[in-house]
Amino acid sequence: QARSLLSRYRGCLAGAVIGDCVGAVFEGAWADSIAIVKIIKEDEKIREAAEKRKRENENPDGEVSNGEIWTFTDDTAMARSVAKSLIKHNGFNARDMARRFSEEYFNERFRGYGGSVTVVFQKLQETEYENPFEPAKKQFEGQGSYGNGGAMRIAPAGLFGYKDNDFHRLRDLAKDITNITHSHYQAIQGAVLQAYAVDLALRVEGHLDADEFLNDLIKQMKLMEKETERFTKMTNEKVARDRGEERSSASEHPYCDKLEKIKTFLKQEAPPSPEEIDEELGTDVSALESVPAAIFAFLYATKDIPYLENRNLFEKTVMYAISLGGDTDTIATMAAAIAGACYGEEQLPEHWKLCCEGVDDALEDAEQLYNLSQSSNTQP
Ligand code: F2R
Ligand code: MG
Ligand code: MG
Ligand code: MG
Repeated sequence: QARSLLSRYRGCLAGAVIGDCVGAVFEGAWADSIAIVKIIKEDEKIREAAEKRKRENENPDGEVSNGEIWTFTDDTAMARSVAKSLIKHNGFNARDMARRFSEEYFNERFRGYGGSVTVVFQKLQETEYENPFEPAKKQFEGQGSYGNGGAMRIAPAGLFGYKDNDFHRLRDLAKDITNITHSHYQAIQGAVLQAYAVDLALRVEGHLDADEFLNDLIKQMKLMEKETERFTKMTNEKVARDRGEERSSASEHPYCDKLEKIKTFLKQEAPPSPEEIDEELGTDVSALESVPAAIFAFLYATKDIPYLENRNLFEKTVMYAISLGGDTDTIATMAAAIAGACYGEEQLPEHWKLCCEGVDDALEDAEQLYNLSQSSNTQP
């Protein structure tokens, strides 16, 4: 089943919106053994809402449906700013993107933003976007935020950069986009990893080879983590000292370690428990403890999963990602962006497309990013 590149672009951005909207229902929930069952119940609710909407739409004399809708959160709010800014400038424009992030936030503050990132929006606005990277650098006493707010919105960069087929260019683009709000190296590395996963997913033909996919990611992350190795070591040692420990046992290449762990999880006979996944990969609002979980969910979905036997790979990815608990909207949006890029729009269930807020907008942005990818002149 060959999927067209356009279908993959559309699947990626609309998929990301769906992951956010459905995942948001469960954000902060603990993973437990019946998590999947709860998600299936939610899916039934969406299916019913979609049926109702369709019936109402088919009846021209009836009332226009203002039926139930699954709303998007900050993940989508920021991703669409990334997409629209890249489209408008056919490339990265820091001031424009910073302005879009802030204006979006001030227009709709209720989208469930991270605890500290709103300070950045405030300062960006106050300084009229003069130095778009400065406010983020001051977060957390100069350390920068290590939240997953960079990675959660990065999928459009993967689509924009696809035509270059150049990891270094994609890395620089993801870095720039992330640095507007998140300057911590782990937030940046997480966003680069997610952008690269989207890029790789767009290129999967036929069978998805998990080992090959992971090896490609590890190869690039190794180089990135090498660059920050000394700094990571220093930081780890300081954390250990502050805790009164003599030396640190923390890794200097945590992303690569987690990607290796994913390989082990995929190969072991018994499926890893949600607790093990939380312990080894993490499922929280930090980039380091959520991007690997999203990649894992995408790859694990190719296996048999109880209760999900009759679902396609996109649905399985989203539902399984949510079942991991924790930062479910964000892990699901990232996993779904990768799955959508791999499997295409054809696998996005109609009822999810119909009932998730912002899907049509994402489809339009995807179409425009696709058009840009077909023309060759971009900013050097
Ligand atoms: N905020 C949420 N979810 C919680 C509540 C939402 C709920 N629906 C509601 O409204 O009731 N989700 C969103 O936040 C995550 C993305 O966050 P982002 O953009 O990275 O924000 P921030 O503020 O930069 O970082 C998040 C938190 O991480 C901790 N942190 C980050 N860097 C730190 C550092 N250097 N030192 C110490 N702590 C650090 C802080 O607690 C930050 O507040 C996504 O889940 C999105 O969906
Ligand atoms: Mg969110
Ligand atoms: Mg944890
Ligand atoms: Mg979240």
